[in-house]
Amino acid sequence: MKKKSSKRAAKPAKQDLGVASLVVRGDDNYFAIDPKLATFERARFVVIQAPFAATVTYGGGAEKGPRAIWDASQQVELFDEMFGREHITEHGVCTLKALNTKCDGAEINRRIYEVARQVVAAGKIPILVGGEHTVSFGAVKACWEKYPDLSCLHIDAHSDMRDEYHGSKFNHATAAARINELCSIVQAGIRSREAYEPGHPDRPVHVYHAFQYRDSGTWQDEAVSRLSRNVYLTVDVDGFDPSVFPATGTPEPGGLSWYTGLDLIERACKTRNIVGFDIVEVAPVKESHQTEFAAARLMSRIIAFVSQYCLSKNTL
Ligand SMILES: [Mn+2]
Repeated sequence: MKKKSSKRAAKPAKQDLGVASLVVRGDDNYFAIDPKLATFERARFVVIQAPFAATVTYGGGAEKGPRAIWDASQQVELFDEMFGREHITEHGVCTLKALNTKCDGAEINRRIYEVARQVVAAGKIPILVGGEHTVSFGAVKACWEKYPDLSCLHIDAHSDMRDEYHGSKFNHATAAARINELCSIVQAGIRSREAYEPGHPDRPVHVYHAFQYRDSGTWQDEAVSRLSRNVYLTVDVDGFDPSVFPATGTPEPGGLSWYTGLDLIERACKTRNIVGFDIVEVAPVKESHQTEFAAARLMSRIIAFVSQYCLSKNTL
């Protein structure tokens, strides 16, 4: 009894945002890997979980995304059939505890920035898992501070270029507008936007609409050519067709196929340096595990591409 109460008293009122206190111990980590391969010191990839879903305006449930993707990741085969290697165990993936998301959009981005900054400073690749798209800015900012030439590859059905939405600057519909305050953006999969979205005059936003560019082709090389050397990749799963990721807040028909999306990401990894990435807007439903499993698989695929092409560039 006494022991229990003293333990409770020692617990800090606010979540400690130091990475050392956030690391998940034991093997209850993403991809269920050996804890020795998942320490912060060893791992090249670090998962930051932000189950934030305060500003969703249509289908809800994005706050359940990180836990569902975590669960699904336990079933992902670690052997990578494309490269014949196990990148996940070769390079290590460290899982951080979910961030406390009882706050507004500005504050959750401050918290994500604080954690991502430590990850990037240690020469590691942050993998941010949402939550709604609002959360990307904090991770982009941390990467942009270390890599001032940063640009953003943005896969999404929605351009997210509103300066403000429902009275808020940090909202799922303003995600790209905030990122554009820091860097230029290349968007793919877009099929829902406003007529006039100029972007910043010095930091262009290049849009590859889904209706024109839905299959793999030369447009992907052109899109990648518009990216700077160091790139942050943000994937709103609704950028893919809903047949791939059905459980998301606003599933727009006609998005990128699984292989077209992966092809774009692989081409970006081949000639650019991906320094961080996120997967957002998974909103799990009870009837099916399809979406969260696809998200876990997407995470393992991107880890493989980054490991194969970017870590070997030895630029971190
Ligand atoms: Mn979207």
